[in-house]
Amino acid sequence: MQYKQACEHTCIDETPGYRCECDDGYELTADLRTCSDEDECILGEDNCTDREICVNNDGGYDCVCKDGYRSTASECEDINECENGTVACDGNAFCNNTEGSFFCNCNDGYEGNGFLCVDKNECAEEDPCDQNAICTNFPGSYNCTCITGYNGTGEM
Ligand SMILES: [Ca+2]
Ligand SMILES: [Ca+2]
Ligand SMILES: [Ca+2]
Repeated sequence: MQYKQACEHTCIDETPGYRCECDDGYELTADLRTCSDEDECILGEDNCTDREICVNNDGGYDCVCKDGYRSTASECEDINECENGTVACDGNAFCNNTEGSFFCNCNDGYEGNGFLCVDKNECAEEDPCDQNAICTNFPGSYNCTCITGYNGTGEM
């Protein structure tokens, strides 16, 4: 004849009777006999940092670096996307590393989202030149040239 094991993990003798205990990371279920995993992440019992995500597993949990961070021996540190070559800012943009992320900014004279920057056509948008000057657009900037008979910078 086979007896069902009284406790799934540990049986504590208590005369009269007994009670069951569960290993660390588990909690006793309603039947007071079997054990189920504790979700430390939901219970807030994890010690993950704010650079990490808590991932529950059976009998414990893991702290995993969030996106934008990489794991070192002791912690998760910010990835400098601007230096590690994973970022493709536009050739006419500069890269800014930030905590957990990064962004690209178009250089002066260019417009776009930083990943794609196009020359700003200053002459078309708001003619910056004097009314007696001709505006010439070129990549990254523009030029004002006085029309014949006028002198000056050409700027307004
Ligand atoms: Ca767990
Ligand atoms: Ca970063
Ligand atoms: Ca331009």
